Amino acid sequence: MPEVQRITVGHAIAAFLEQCGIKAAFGVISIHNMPILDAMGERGHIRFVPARGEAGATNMADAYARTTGGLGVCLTSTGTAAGNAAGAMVEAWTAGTPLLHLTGQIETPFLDRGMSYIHEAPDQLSMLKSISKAAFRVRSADTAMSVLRQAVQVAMTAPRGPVSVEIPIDIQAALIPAPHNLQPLPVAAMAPSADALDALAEALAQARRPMLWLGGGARGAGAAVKRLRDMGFGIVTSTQGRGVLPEDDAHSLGAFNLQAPVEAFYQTCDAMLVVGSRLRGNETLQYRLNLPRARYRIDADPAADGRCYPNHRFVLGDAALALDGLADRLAGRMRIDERFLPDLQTARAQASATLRDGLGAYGDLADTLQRRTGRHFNWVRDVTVSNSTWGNRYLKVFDPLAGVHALGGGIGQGLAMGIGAAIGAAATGSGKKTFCLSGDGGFILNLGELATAVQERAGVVFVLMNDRGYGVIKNIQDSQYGGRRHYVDLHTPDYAALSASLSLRHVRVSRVEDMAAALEFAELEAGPCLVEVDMLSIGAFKSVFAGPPVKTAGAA
Ligand SMILES: Cc1ncc(C[n+]2csc(CCOP(=O)(O)OP(=O)(O)O)c2C)c(N)n1
Repeated sequence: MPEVQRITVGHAIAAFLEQCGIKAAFGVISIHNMPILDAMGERGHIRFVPARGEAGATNMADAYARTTGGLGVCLTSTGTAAGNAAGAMVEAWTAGTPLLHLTGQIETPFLDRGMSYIHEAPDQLSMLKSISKAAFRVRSADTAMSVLRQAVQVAMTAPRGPVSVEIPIDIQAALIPAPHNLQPLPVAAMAPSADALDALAEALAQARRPMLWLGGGARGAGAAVKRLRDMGFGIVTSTQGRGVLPEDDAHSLGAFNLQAPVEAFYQTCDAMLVVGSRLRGNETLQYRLNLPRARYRIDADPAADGRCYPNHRFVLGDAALALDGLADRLAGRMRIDERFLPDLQTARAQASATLRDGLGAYGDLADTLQRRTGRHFNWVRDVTVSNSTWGNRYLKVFDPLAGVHALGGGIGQGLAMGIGAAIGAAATGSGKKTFCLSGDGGFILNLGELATAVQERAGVVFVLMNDRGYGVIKNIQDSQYGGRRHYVDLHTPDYAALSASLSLRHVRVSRVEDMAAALEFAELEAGPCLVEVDMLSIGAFKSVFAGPPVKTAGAA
């Protein structure tokens, strides 16, 4: 009888990740994940990026997944290390990113026994469950690979999300017979019911001014969206749905989804179909944005039926399948009002012009950047005034895998996300450039990852909007706290000196006119470059941004 080849569970996991199409993974090495990372290194097929912290590693894996369209993978140790990943896991969960978080666990004989074993985190699994779509514990070497395969399937199934798996260190190192099948499990797209689609098509066929509102759940539905666009539908997106249709398309309102001219335009629309969108509070004026009265909804999550806004009809299913089914039923039936498209374009032009005007000098800066990005790029953003104003909508994106931003509102994640997106572009050979926008308050939060960027020669242009403080908080203090500016001025590094110490290329922009040359310099060489925009020299925005817009009480 031939001898059965035996490999460690860690080795099988590395081989499985290769079968999942993973080209790069992120993490921090530790006793509690070394059997996996040793195998990954020895096999040599997956690029492992050693981040400086687990928060950064998880943000990197998140951005890798969002910009490549596949699964992201991060590896942490147990205890504090898994805890360090928590904020970034919350962001991945908010954004619906398919992410596999592998974390170690102490040895099985000592697990859950309160014996003060080093790296022990009592009830770690409960923490992991509360910050992810699902969390699993591997309980034996024999079942390790079936748990891993299930975890990846759960992460990849819509509505997608991050999944944690904790694997006790003795199990990682245990020998098992080399598995015959390490293919990932199939991921089924949920088929919508034909009856539900028939009814939805009947309703929409009557519309003369129909809108589609697309969220992140519609990112894979570009072809079907294009069919409906060609029948005359107008398109608007949430920030997560940006680029499903290129934002310079004549039918697109881009992500200008809540500005006053657009809200007025909605009142002239006779139908809105919301697809794969949460209708989040900060994108709907806290649910008070007046959407068209006739509202319909498609979502892979049954809980979306009637959530945030009532809807007349709800179709449960995969966005691409549902929209294709709808387009089949509507072909040749739409009679679009001839004023609809010009009205949509007027609303967008007004919203864009008002926004542009409010930027003051930064309007030219954004235009300069847009000229440099071309059409094929990653646009990664931290939470900063510059993103809330122009980054989130004024700067156009042209494909659904271009945009990454901290959807949950947590500052400090952009820097690492920029690295993950750049590594994704390099690992998949997509040829995308990566631009990453941060404020100085967010940038310093995870500053150690700059060393990772240099070490990995990540091709990312960091655009750092430096106003030496928490700009948006100051604005909120001015508008709501009588101008009492507590705790918002920050001791700020000399970024030229800091960059020099890291061997990171750096250029400072003190006048908007210098931005074009700075970006040219940034792209002269491969690898990262820090473009520091000195906002104190350039001056303030013309319009003040003091947090997500809301409707004042009593407003319609
Ligand atoms: C993780 C986290 N901590 C704290 C906050 C609160 N917060 C929101 S914006 C902000 C200031 C950001 O400053 P900066 O990055 O310099 O951007 P700016 O507001 O100056 O544009 C803070 C502290 C947050 N959103 N997330």
